[in-house]
Parts: sequence; C-alpha cells; structure tokens
Amino acid sequence: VSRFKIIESTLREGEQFANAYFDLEAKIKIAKALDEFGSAPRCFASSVSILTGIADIELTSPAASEQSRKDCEAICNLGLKAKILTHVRCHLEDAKIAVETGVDGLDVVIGTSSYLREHSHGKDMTYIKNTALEVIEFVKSKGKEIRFSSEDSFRSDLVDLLSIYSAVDKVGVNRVGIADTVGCASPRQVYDLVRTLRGVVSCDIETHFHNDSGCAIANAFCALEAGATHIDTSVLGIGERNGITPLGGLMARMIVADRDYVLSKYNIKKLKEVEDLVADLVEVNVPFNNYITGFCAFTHKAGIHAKAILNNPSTYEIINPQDFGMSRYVHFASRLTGWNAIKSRAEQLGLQMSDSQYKECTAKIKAIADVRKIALDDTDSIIRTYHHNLHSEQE
Ligand code: HCA
Ligand code: CU
Repeated sequence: VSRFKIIESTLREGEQFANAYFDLEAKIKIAKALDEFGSAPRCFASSVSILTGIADIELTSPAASEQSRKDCEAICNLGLKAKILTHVRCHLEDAKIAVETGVDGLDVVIGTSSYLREHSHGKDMTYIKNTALEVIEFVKSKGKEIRFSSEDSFRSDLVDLLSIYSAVDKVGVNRVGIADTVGCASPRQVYDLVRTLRGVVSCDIETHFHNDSGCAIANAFCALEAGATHIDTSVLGIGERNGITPLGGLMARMIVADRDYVLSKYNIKKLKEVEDLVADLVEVNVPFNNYITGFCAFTHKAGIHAKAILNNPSTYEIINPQDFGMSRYVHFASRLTGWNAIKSRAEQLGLQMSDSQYKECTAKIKAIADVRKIALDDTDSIIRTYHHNLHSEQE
C-alpha cells in the first residue's frame, strides 16, 4: 500500500473544473508549487539525491488548443524535477502533436464502456485495440513513456478490458490505467478490478477516481491495497463535475497508513500553500471541513476532548498537525467547555488560579454560554474579570 506514486492532474483534470481558467503564468505557478511539494525536504531524502515523490505532473492535451500546446512546451522547458506528462486521446494524430512538445510521456485514454462506445466515439473494441497498439508503438519509437487507460472502466465489459490491457502490456506499455470516470465505483469493486488486473499485467497500474458518490479517497486506498502503483490527484480535488481524489485528502489517508514513507517522499508542509494558490486561482474557498487544512481540522471543542488533547494529543488526533505545518486549537468559548480547557486558556493569558477557582470560573462561562453564543473575546474577558475580582476581594 505504502509505495504509492502520484500523477498530479491539477493542470489537466483540474482544468476541467467549472471555475478553472489557467493562463500560462498560473500554470507555471501551479507546476512549480507541485514540483516543490513532490520533493522531500533534504533531511528526509537519501544522501545521494533528493527524492521526488510526485512522479508526474499531467498537463492538458496539446491537441486541445494552440495555447494549450504552447503552455505544454513552456512547462516542459521549466526544468522541473517532476516528470511532465500530457493527457491525450488514443489517436495517432494527437500523439504526434504531443511527442513534439518535449514531454517525458503520454497518458492516452479511450472510452471502453458501451455508453461511451455507442454515444461518444462510436468505435468497437477491435478498432480500439488496434489503435492503442499503433499509438503505443509510435510513442515508444519516439523514446517517450506511455500509459494506456480505459475511460469509464467500471461500466466496461471485464473480458474486453482484460483483453486490451493484456495486449498493451505485451507490447511494453509503461502503465495501464483504470478510470472511474463517472464516480460510480465502490471500494470493494475497485479492489476486485485492480486485483484481477494485477494478475493479468506486469506493468504499473494507475487509477483515477471521480468523487460523485464520495468514494474517491477510499477507492484510491483500496486500489493501492489491491496492487495499484499510481493514484491520480488534483489539488482540492478539482476536476470535471465535483472532481477527483484530492491531493490533501490522499495525504491524510496515506500519512495514517505509513507516516515515514509520506514524510520521506513529500514536502507536506507545502500542502496549505499549494491549496491556497489553487483555491485563489479558481476563486473558491478551501472547504471548512477540508482534510488537514480546513479551518477546524484540528479544533477540539468538547470539554472531555479538550482535557484529553491537552494531556496527550494522540487521544483524539490521528494526524499530527505539525507534520503539515498546521496547528491544533482547543476551542473553549462554548457551553461544552470544561475546566481543563479554561485553565489552559487562563495560563495562556498569564493568569494563575487554584483548581477550584478555575472550576468556578468555568461554571460562569458555561452559564453565560447557555443563554447566548459567546465569542473568544467574551470568554477571555470573563476569565480576566473573574481573576481580577479574586484579587480585589483579597485586597
Ligand atoms: C475524462 C477523462 C478522464 C481520464 C482518466 C484517465 C476520466 O472523462 O475527462 O486518463 O485515466 O475520468 O475518464 O479524466
Ligand atoms: Cu477524470
């Protein structure tokens, strides 16, 4: 599970997000940010070289438009550590344009489900297989890496799929891809298909999951459990409709599974920066409940939680916020608070009291919070006033 690689598709799938318009300057910013994210900090890297975690950055097809082609060339010329791939239809004409841009490899795709064969491109499986073989041979002859993927894999015929994957594997494709284009697959279906495919091909297996029914991260994890090697992601999950497996969400899942590997491969302290950059460019807010970077991702509120967290953060935190350069927050301005949280806040404010005084002060806060919503400032001033009155009583 842990030896996974990422194909970062913010600059391809992400461009299919409703709000995305990336000019070259924006694309360069994103590509550079992803390249940094994909390079483990020196202290974790081996002594010989800096490891690169994000294997590939995937770009929109240069056949999509003239500017897309120019942008693709410009990004290839940046000299990034990450490999640059472009995503094209499984057509010889597109492949010819793509190999001239300077990319390291091509991700080719064609629809294999009956929905897409009948209502989209209208080709049968024999045609698809022959075209795939022709494109693969051509791309390899140009010395480029190639991945072959079937679109809408989970609504395709299993026999068709395995037959085409095994044919492309035999001619030396670098990776095959499975795509849940419509977001219909469940983790168990993913596990079964990837496991079956693992027994049929010897090349790497890439997977791509849309999030229409909320399974994009779980499906990615199941794919890895079943032997997939690569996961497609985009920053904040942006993509067609409601998007795909988010980079940050996958990091959350994987750091729980294998922290050392994640820290050795990715510069995860950059996650927030990459997300803020993309959120800004596509004019959305980072969701409140976002993995790791959502504003309340490490906020603890109930008194029982706060007490335990203050004793030992592992009690209610599976991810250490500091790994991502984030910080934990103990929420104390509510009726659910407890005296340990108030004590900790009072200490932050430099106010010392006895335990029974903290308890009494907490009772006052809870009583007020029972009749109205209280803000942090309110709570602070209740604590200060309580503390002040203790002293004036003494005088
Ligand atoms: C799309 C194409 C794709 C391709 C995935 C892949 C999908 O429909 O826009 O190349 O593996 O979801 O099928 O993004
Ligand atoms: Cu997609």
